[in-house]
Amino acid sequence: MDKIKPYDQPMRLQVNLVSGDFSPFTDFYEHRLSQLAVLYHDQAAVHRMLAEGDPLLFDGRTSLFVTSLSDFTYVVTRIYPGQVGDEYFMTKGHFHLLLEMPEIYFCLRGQGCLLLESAEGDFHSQWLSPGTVSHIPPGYAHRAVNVGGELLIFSAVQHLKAGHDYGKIAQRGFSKLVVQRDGKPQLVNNPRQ
Ligand code: PAN
Ligand code: ZN
Repeated sequence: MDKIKPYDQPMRLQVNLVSGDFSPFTDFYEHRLSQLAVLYHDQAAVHRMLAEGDPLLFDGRTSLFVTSLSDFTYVVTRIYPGQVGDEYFMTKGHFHLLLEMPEIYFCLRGQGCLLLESAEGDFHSQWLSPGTVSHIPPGYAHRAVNVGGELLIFSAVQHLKAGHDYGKIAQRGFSKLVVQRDGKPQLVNNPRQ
């Protein structure tokens, strides 16, 4: 927090609902398959795809709304359409480092599935379409999955101090995978759990 400059006056930004672009943003990142390979259950499919290239799976733009009294981050994530084997492209998924910190996701474009799971194994899924607001309560890991044929774009608002803990999800994943069966998304048990 020390290095982040406070902006105590009101700010606005405008999100393009088709592209997910907005400005100004403070940070932009891209995640390619090579960085996310471990998340997918079909490692043979990962290797086949990497032999052909290293596709972009998702990216994110962040804007910080930090004042001397408060600290929101606003993030727009775009998940590209596609699959690794039968499993749809998805975010890494994480718990917040400060477990008591909640978050709001708001779907702007596309069709998705949000996976939510507590450390005790209480699992929920929510279908996402433009206009869906999802409350991620304290203590629930969360991952978004693009189950459609176009970009899935959603925004997220949380406190900056919430942080991200990727370790547990990278090792075990969620109780369910989101896979394509007969051309449709379906949740199946995660064989790694
Ligand atoms: C989101 C996510 C973003 C990418 O802003 O960080 O969608 O997902 P992963 O970080 O799980 O790869 C959020 O939940 N922030 O807390
Ligand atoms: Zn989060």
